[in-house]
Amino acid sequence: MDKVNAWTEWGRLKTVMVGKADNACFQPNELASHGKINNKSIAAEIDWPIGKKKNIFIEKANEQLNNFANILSNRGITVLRPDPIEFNQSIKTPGWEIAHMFCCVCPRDVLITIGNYIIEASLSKRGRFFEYLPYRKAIYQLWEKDSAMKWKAAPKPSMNDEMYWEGYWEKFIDFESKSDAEKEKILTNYLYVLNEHEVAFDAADITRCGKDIFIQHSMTANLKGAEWLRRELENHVRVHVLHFPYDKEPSHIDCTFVPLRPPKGNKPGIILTNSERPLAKNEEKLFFDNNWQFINAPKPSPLNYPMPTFCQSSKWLSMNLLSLDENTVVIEENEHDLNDLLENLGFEVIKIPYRYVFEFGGSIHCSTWDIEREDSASDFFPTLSRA
Ligand code: DAV
Repeated sequence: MDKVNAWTEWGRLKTVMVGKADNACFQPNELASHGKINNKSIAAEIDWPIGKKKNIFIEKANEQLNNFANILSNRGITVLRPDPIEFNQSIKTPGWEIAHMFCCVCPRDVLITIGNYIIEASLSKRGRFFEYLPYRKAIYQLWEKDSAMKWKAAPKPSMNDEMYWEGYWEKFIDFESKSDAEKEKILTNYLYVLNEHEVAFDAADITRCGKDIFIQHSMTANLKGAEWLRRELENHVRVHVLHFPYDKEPSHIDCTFVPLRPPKGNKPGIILTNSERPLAKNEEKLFFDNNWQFINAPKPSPLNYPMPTFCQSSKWLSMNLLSLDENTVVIEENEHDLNDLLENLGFEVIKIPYRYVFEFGGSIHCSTWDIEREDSASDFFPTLSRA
């Protein structure tokens, strides 16, 4: 580790945090989260489980996480790991209490490095209220080592009932029987379970392209969250809000819109996009005017679908990759079509087994937090500077 520095998703990776599954619990049901069982044949027979996950699954996920961490270390990348707390205990604030917490497999949701800033996000799920704690020892070490590092924690939301719109859970009832115009209206009203009462965002709703960062308006990131970032990061980066109207439960941009490499000369920059969740039409222009190309990820591998029974993410974990530099990416071992697409684009593709991690909140990108990359605050959207 030399310094805290990451402006992009693709600069050469030097230091990264990889999550751990120790003490993991099921994500508790609450206003912001309704657990669903991804296996129709047993869904009717069992309720969403509570409490700690079975040791066997924790061990299997840890094997895959540790294997990934070793692969990164063997390539000369410094790998940090969190300090898991006891997640299987109740927590209580003046406004609510919940029977247990979740886990520390996905630092991506909790933390983001933007240049020399480390930002602790303001998560909106009660089961994740204390999820910054497993990373605090590492953050203090980074802060002590690098006197240029800035450390900001977004305002901690109350997570009281007023922060959530419960009507969301009925929003799509009978959706398929509606007319196209009605469907369009519902999809573009962008009302999610997280409302606008308080600042809230998961760090995983953000993606970085040098001088510009993009945050998707989602179930886990509201417009007040984006506005907080805009004000705090003025003179540091430009903050843009993106919408993906066809995603009915958007949460985390890294299965939807994944920048792979920047434009160079005449060669366009590449963003891996999701054919089922295209960017809102009126938000495309900025990218096309600045020589970025959208390339749809292939269909997720049938080898990974259906998703594991207790996985709360979509099949699009397929595109949840981590870039080690602008020519090297790590993907899940079963995603053969994605492998072929990336190889054709000139990438070296490293494949790792990761399916056991899926039910702990995500896949490869989710389970990491990049702390140091070789990159700078380059302007990849020069039309904005000219404007
Ligand atoms: O498509 O379900 C999952 C991201 C999890 N961190 C999706 C996004």
